[in-house]
Amino acid sequence: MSTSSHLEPPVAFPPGPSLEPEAIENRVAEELARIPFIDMHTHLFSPALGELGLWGIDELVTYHYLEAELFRSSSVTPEEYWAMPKRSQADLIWRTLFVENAPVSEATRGVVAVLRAFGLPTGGPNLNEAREYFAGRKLEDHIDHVFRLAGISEAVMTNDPLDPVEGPLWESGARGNRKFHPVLRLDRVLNKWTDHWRVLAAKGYSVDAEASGESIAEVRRFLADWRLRMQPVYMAVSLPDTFQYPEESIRGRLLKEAVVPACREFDIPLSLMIGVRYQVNPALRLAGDGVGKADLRALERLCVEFPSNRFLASLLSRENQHELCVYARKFRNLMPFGCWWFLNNPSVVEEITRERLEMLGTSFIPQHSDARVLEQVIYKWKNTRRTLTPVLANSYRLLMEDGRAVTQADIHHDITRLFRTNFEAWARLK
Ligand code: FIX
Ligand code: ZN
Repeated sequence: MSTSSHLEPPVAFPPGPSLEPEAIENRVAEELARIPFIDMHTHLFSPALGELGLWGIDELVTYHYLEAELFRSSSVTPEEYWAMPKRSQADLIWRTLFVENAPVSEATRGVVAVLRAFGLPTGGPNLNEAREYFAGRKLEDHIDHVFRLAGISEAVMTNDPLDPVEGPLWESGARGNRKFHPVLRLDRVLNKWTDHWRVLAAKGYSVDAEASGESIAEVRRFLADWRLRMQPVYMAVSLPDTFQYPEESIRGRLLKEAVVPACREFDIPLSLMIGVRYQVNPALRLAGDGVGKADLRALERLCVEFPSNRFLASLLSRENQHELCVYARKFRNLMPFGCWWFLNNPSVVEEITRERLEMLGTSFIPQHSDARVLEQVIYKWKNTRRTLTPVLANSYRLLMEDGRAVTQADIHHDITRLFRTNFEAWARLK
C-alpha cells in the first residue's frame, strides 16, 4: 500500500497554476462576482407585459414576505391592512419593521441592501427620498441597471396563460426577450381544473368538467398553441405537499397523458415545485401559504415512467432536501434547483448547498431568486454569493487536502456550470 509520499504530485485540470489554500476563498468570490448568472425562476415580467411587472420602493416594502412579518409586529389587522392604499401599507411596514425595530430578518435586510445599492438612505424615518428616486427611473434603463447590480444576464419568468390579465397580453402579441425567458405555468390547469376548464372551453378547446372524452387531446392542443405563442423554456407547476403520482385524479391524468408527453414532444423540461400547503391562513392572502413535507415517491415514479423527460425539481420542505439529493443520484433526468421560498435564508442555503455538493458534485442548480419585485434580484443574488463563497471554498480546500490541485480555471468552470450551463443544457438554451 503506497503512502502519500510516493504518490505523483496532484495534477490540476484544466491546466493552470495551482492555487494556494489561503487564496481559494478570494478566487471563489472573484469568480462568483464576475460570472453573470441565469435566474431560472422568478415572477418578474418583461416590459412588454406592462403593469404585471412590479418594481420600485412601495412594491419592495409590501412584498408578501414582509406583510407576513408586519402582522407579527403591528396591531393592524389583515382586514385593516388590505383596506389601506399601497403607499400607506408601505409606510406602515417601513415604520414597523425598519424604524421601530432593526430590520434583521432576511427579507427586511434585503430592502436595506437594495436601498444601499442605489445610494439611498437606509435608516430614514420615511420612504420619501426612495420614492423620488424610483419615480425618476425609466423602466428599460432601470432593468439593465438592476440586472448589472444583481450580476444576472437573464431572468426566467412565470407566465400564466389563463390569468385574465396576462393571457390576453400574450394573445395580442406580447413576447419574451433575450433578458426575460417565458415559462408556461400550469397551476390553473393541473390544480384547479374544476374552476378553469370552462375558461379553456370558452377559448374553443373541447374539454369538460371531468376531463373526459377528447379533453386530454384538447389540452395537448392548448399546450401546443401556447408553446408556439409563448416559446417557453420549460413548463412549470406548483404542487401541494400531498401530491401523489400516479394519482386517480384529473391532475394525475393530465400530467401523465398531456403535460409530460407534451414536454417530451417539445423537448423542454417540466418544473415541479412541491410542498406547498396552500392558504393555511387565507387572511394573509399571498402570504398565507405554508409548507409540508412531501412524499418524493411521486417524483421517483415520474422519473422512472418518463426517462426521456427532463424534470426540474424544487422542494419547499427542508426535510425533503437530503432525499432529493439521493433521488438526483438515481435519476439523471432529475435536476434539483434552488433553495425555495422559506428555504432561501443563509442558514438553510448553506446546509442544502453543502449536501448537494457532497452528493451531486456540480450537477445541480444552486439557486433561483423567486423575485416578485424587480430590484429584489439585487439582494437575493448578493446573499447567494455571500453565502456560497465559503461553501464552495470549503469544497475546494477539502479537495486540495485530499491531494488534487485546484486552479482558477476549475473554479471558473464549476461556477459557470452551477449558475449557467446546467440550466442552459436542461432548457436547451445553447
Ligand atoms: O409557486 C411559486 O412560484 C412560489 O414561488 C410563489 O407562489 C410564492 O408566493 C413565492 O413567491 C415564493 O417565493
Ligand atoms: Zn415562485
